Amino acid sequence: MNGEKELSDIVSMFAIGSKATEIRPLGPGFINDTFIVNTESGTKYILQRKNHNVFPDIPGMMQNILMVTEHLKRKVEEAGGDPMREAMTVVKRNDGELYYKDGKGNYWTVTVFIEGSITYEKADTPELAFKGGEGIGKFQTQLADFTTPLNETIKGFHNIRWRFTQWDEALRRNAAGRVGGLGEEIGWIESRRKEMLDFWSLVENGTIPTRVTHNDTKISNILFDKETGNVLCVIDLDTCMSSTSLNDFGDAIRSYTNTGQEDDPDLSKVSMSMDMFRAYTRGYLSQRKGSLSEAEQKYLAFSARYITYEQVLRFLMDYIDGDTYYKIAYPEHNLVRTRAQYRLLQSMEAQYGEMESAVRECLR
Ligand code: GN1
Ligand code: MG
Repeated sequence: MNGEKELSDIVSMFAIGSKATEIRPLGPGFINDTFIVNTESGTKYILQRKNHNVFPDIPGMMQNILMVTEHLKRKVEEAGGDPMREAMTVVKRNDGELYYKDGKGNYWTVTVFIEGSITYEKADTPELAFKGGEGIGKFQTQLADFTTPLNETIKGFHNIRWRFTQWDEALRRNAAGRVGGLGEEIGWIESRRKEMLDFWSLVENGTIPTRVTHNDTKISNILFDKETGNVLCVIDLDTCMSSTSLNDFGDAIRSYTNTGQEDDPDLSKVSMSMDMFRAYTRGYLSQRKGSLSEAEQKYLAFSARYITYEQVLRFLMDYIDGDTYYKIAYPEHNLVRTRAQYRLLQSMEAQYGEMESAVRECLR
C-alpha cells in the first residue's frame, strides 16, 4: 500500500486547485483501491488506483468514462438539474491527461466527491429498491442517444459464451488443484450451460438489442441523495460499454433482492425477496416501460437468473484459478461467495413464475 505522502504527491498532479490535507481508504470495492481526499479548499475528491490486471486498457476505459460523464452532464443540464451532483466529474491532470501511471505501472485517477450523498451495501426497504430502479432507468434513458462507440474495457464481460471458454480453460488448467473437490459446484454450472447459452444467442443474433449499459449495477455503485433519498448518480463507470440493458436490471436484482449478504456464510439467510423484486421492477419500469423492446420485456425476469448464474460461475472460476481476480478476505472466500450466490439463484428459480407475473403487472 502506498503511504499518504506518496498519495498526496499523486493527487497534486491533478487539477484540484488546492492541497490535499487528508487521504483515507474508502469502501469495499473488489477490484480497485479507492481513497477519499480532503483538501484545503473543502472540496473532497475520490482517488482511485485502477486495477490494471482486470482492466487491460485503462486509457481506453478513462476515455469511455469521460465521454459518458460529459454526455450525462449535458442531459442533467437540459433537465435543469445540477451537473456537479447528478453526474460524476472526472478531474484531469494538470497537463490534461486523464490518469497518472506510476513507476510500478499502476494507474491513478481522480473524480469529484459528491457532498450530501450516501451509499448502501444492502437495500433494506422496498422504497430504496424503488429509487434504485428509477435511478438505473433514468441512467439508461439519459444514455439512449449516446452513439459514440465505447471501448470494450473487459472482453466478453457478460458474454456467457466467452465465460464458458474461460471456464473450460480454468477447469483444464486446475491452477490451484481445487477441481477434484468441487464436483457438486461444477455440476451447478454445467447443468445450466445450455439455457444460458440459448439466452445469450438472442443477444448475439440481435433479437435482444444492444445499448450503452453500466454492467455493474449493485447497490453500492449508486449514490443516493441523503436528503431526498433519490438516486443522485451512478458511479463506478469502469464497465460502462455496449451490451444488453438486461444486464443492468439483472445485476441490480441480484443485489437489491438478496435477503442475506453476497458472501453470506449462513445460507439460511439467503433468498430472493419478492417484495424487493416488485419494488425495484416498478421503479425501473416507471422510466423504461415505453422504451424496451418486446424481447427485452420478455427476458427481464430471466436476466436476474442469468447474471446471478454468471456471478456463481465467476466466483467459482476465481476459486479454481487460485483467487487471482477478486480481492478475498479469507482463503475460502470465493467458495463461500459461490455457494451464497448459488442459493440466491435457486431462490430465483423457485420464484420465477411470480417474478414473471410481477414484470407483466408493472408493464400493464
Ligand atoms: C465487482 O468493482 P466492484 O466491486 O463494483 C465486479 C462485478 C461483480 C461484483 C460482485 C469489474 O464489482 O462484476 O459483479 O464485484 N466488477 C468487475 O460484487 O469485475
Ligand atoms: Mg464498484
